[in-house]
Amino acid sequence: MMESALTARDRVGVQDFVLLENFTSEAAFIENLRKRFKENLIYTYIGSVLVSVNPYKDLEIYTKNHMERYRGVNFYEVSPHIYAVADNSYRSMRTERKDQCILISGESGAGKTEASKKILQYYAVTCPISDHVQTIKDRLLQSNPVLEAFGNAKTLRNDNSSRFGKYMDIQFDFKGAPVGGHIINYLLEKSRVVHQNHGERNFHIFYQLIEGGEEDLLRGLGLERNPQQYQYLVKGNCPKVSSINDRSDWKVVRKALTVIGFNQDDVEELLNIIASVLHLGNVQYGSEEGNACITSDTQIKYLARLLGVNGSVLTEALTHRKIIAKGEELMSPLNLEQASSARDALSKAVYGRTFTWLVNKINTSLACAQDDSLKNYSVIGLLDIYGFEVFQNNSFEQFCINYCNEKLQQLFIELTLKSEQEEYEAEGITWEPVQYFNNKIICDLVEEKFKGIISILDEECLRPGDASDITFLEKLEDTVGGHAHFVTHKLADGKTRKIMGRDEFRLLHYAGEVNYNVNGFLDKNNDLLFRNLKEVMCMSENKILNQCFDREELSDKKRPDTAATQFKASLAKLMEILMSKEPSYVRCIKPNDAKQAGRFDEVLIRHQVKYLGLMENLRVRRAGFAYRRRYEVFLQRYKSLCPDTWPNWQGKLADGVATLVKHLGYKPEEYKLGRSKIFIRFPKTLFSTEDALETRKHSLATKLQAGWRGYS
Ligand code: AOV
Ligand code: MG
Repeated sequence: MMESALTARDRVGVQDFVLLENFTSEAAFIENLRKRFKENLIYTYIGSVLVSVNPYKDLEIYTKNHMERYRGVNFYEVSPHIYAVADNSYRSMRTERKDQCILISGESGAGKTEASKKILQYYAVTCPISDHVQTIKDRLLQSNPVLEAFGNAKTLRNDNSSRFGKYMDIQFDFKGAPVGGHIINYLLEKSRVVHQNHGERNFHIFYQLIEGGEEDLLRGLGLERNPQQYQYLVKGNCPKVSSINDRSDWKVVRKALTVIGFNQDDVEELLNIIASVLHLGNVQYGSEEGNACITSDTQIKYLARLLGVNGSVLTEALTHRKIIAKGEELMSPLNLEQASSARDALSKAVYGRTFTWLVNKINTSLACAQDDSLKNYSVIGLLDIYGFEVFQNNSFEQFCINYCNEKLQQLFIELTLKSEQEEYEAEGITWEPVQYFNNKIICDLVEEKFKGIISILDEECLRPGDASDITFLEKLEDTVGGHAHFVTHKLADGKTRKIMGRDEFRLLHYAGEVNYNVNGFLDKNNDLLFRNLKEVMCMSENKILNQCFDREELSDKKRPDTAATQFKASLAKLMEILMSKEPSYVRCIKPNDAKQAGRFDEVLIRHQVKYLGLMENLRVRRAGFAYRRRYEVFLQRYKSLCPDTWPNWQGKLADGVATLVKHLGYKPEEYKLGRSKIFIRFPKTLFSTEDALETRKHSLATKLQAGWRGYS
């Protein structure tokens, strides 16, 4: 029996890293991941943290049967799975009445979005249906294809990369039925609307509409069935992606919009906006005496019709800027460059605000019914953000995305270490601290008041006169130049680093080094839209735009917060939300950069294991005791191994466990009894108990055949 258990362990590795004999060895850790990955076992625990390696192929592990297998079953009794995490959070929410959250992290393409969808599907299938709200499960599920169509895009890292952060609350009633939901979105990468790097695409929806839209629809929108016709779609030179079927995705999205509760008018107005953005991109400028003019009115005609605005007012707004001087309004002509950037700013604003509108609309459709019995709900939050990313050229967007990942890592560090410590304290067990890299220093570098990079960026954005991306960089050098995680081409001795450009700064992130090019930082942070363009949008007859562009904004004298400052504030709020809930973690790992199945790139994986802090996580988990179980769970599982606890222990649980382990021959240094849990120091102790259980089951089966009735 021992023999066969060991052989299985040899082949598929251990399902919880805390059971690794050589737990301090990174090589052993990677080897365990590799063994399991080869066997298509993509999930492994570190205690209660789930490590997941993207298989890049469909595995038969997400069926209804699989879901049933994890339903209501204890974490350690079945093989590791995303469903176990989902189920565990659900049960904690139900039994402890505490709001939960599941935090999914990992770099771009590691499988976060897929994991979050699996969790949602698990709840949709396994949770009871509320009498009140039958449709909510469908709506929760269908919000995904819609948000992905408008907020995801193909990047070099991931064919379906989330270009916005998403936190979704699923609300459950007292019976445990999902009764509502709420989504908060974080900073959409709007710049993608007007520009894509080589090999990347714009947001999926544009291609879906062009490829999948019915003939009549396209004709009405003035669109041709060829993405290469549109300036906003040709930059990346990548209209088709082999892993994506835009035409069938279109059908899915269309249906999803209906399920969520979009009526024909809503859909029409939404698509009018999407088509308008494409037409805007094709607005061509010429130059007359240095002033921009629009050379063909084809696009303007479409825009006027689709947006319900006056064509000549729009034309003027796309070529002029309104200046108010001494109480008088003046129209000042724009030059070619200014005009095209004004046009692009309009496209970004229109798309970005429509996206926010879309999220709000979905929220309305997910809102709990007005029934009072549903108001008192519990919540499971799902966090799926954009993962850490490094490209050849990294800009303001990567800066924000990577900063967001720093914050999440910070939360992971604080909460895993803190909660571990608290558990030992609560159980009255002495704690031995473990050294780990705390990335707070990098978070501070970015977000600290007055001295952080965002503050310095804002300062330059507000400073009149000669402020530019380069003066911003210079200011950074002056202010944070000496910081251990900040590097530019300048060396302390006044010489220069050749490998870095003069318009770059490098941040040494927890997950790796990234060079950021400062070009565009000020503009993107300012995120300005000329007043007269806003005015035109406020006059739009399109109902969606009408809600997106509020007239009150025009009379608002106060300058809105910059993009980075808004993002920082929204992240701070997010951290508060997450801190108020009981967290579970899914740590996603990307096995290779080629998006290929079966390829385990050791260098890449080792790097992720390092920066995700998984070794520290494991050491912390093992520092005191490798294993812990609640008394009732431990007793339930092993009570058959001792005649005094079998078939039922009548006394106190702690006494039962004490009796049981004494009978099993545990030595005093091998375990400790806390207030509600047994802590076991070495995995081998538990192994031998598990093996004893196997042996007993085996002999019991034999004896049962012979009519045996238990111990007596
Ligand atoms: P991400 O969310 O972590 O990246 P995704 O969840 O979009 O990554 O995963 C990327 C791709 O990997 C998916 O489109 C699938 O093809 C594949 N994949 C991921 N998980 C699984 C799985 N469990 N089974 C099968 N295939 C999978 V980003 O949003 O770019 O940060 O920003
Ligand atoms: Mg994603």
